[in-house]
Amino acid sequence: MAQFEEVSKKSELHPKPVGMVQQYGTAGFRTHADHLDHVMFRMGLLAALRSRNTKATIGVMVTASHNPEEDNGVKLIDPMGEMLTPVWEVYATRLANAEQDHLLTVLEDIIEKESIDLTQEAHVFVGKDTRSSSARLSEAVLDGVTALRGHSKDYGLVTTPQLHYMVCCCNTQGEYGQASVEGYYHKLLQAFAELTKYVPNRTDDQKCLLVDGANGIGALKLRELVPRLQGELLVSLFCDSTSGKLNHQCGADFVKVQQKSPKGIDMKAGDRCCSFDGDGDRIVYYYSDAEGHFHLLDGDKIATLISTFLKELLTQAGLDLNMAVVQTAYANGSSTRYLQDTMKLIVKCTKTGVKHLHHVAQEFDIGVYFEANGHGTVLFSKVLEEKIRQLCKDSDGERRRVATLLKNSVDLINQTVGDAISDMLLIEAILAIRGMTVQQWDAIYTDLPNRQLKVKVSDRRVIETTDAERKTVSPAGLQEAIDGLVEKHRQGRSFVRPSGTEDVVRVYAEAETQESADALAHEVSLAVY
Ligand code: 16G
Ligand code: ZN
Repeated sequence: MAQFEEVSKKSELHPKPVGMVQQYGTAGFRTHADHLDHVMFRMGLLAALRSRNTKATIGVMVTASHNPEEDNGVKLIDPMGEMLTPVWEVYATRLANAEQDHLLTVLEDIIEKESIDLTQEAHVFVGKDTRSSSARLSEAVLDGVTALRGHSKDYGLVTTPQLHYMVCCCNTQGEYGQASVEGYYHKLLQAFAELTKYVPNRTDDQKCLLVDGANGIGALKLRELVPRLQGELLVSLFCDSTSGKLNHQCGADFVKVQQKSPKGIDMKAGDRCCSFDGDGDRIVYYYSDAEGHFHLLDGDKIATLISTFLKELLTQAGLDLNMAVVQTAYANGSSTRYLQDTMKLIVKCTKTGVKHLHHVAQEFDIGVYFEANGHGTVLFSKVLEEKIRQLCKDSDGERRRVATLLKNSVDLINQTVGDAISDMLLIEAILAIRGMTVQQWDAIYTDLPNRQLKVKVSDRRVIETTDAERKTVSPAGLQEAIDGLVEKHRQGRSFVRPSGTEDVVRVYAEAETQESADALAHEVSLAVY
């Protein structure tokens, strides 16, 4: 036990309240910041173990994304910048919930199960968002790493995708880029400049973009980046954290859920606008038309714009490779139909949660994945990246131009995880290259009217789903009831699923008209009770 003396001593400084139970869910641990000190310390311990287990650098991000300022949370990042592997999510939960006098037993159990050699070095990168609690909570993480004799590097204030990028860069020996915020900016700025280099005659109006930074870390980072865009993009930053509260009446989640513009943004009809979330991994676009109607361009519209662009480039380059768009059940039916029937793309549906989409997207040469809420990115296979590199070298004329566009698109995209800054630059580059307005982008297809509701039930776990959450298998009879209700609505579709982040059941419905979608959602929520 001598080797754990430091753990014992330090854990007394981060005591666990007796009986408190938390779970490592789709978004890691997330709750009121007052209940997280012991969890943070223990995630520092776990990261040091995971690093020895993988012989690689591991990331720990302190953030609660779009949750209110009072909350906080923590997520671990695996070696290639991906989400923590499921077996270790279970360890995370066990470690977080061990009572004080059981902590060492649980720790030793993990060490034994994974045959971890404690004499190995451990390396952990730590980052945090702008919440007032984040500074002390990230100190607790660092304490945990040190207690197990791990080396840590504190990146301080970074967006979640920036930390994912650092971890990936470090573990690929710089092949993915330099593991610094400067290296991140350099890579993105260069790719963006190359992509927009030959776009002729854009007016200042076309270059203008209004950005809502959710009063968070995304705003802070954009302030560093924007002056270096060399006038190719003219950003007006709102909700930039100088006065407003994090995520309060602003940010991607607010805009998506409320279907209205954030408070404080000064938008005129036709202005192209976008909103980040509180840790900079989600983005949605929107504009209002001359009649004052609000138009949202969510993750589905973003996936359509990006996949259409990439598919055209592949065809022009003469590269015959498989490409798919990965969605969840929340994807608007119109987007799925457009991608499948008009674009002739493979469309896959997975369970909600970024790791599920990411996993399926990895099976293709190009996997474009987006959740409707605006979290998403594009994955490229190594084979394809190599082909593009070769083509850049070996071809000339039009083919070379297309290959270069593909190469710079690959460089602009943060393949580790959804990234608001990287997604925004890619979208802006595509709109510029195609000479497209936000209205033209919006008109690619028309969303079916839809409605989401939350239902409080005594135990949401009684609802079990299958078919990527599109059907229920229990309680008995529920799916038949939903089918019966859906049949009564033209273009009707509806599903229910237990939330992974809140104690509610979520209901989704879409139909030909808003009245019909509202009615269907209401009827289905009554069937859930
Ligand atoms: C988490 C997921 C997000 C998903 C949401 C669903 C990650 C990083 N985040 O925030 O992708 O959309 O959960 O929440 O995976 P729900 O289960 O409460 O509907
Ligand atoms: Zn987020």
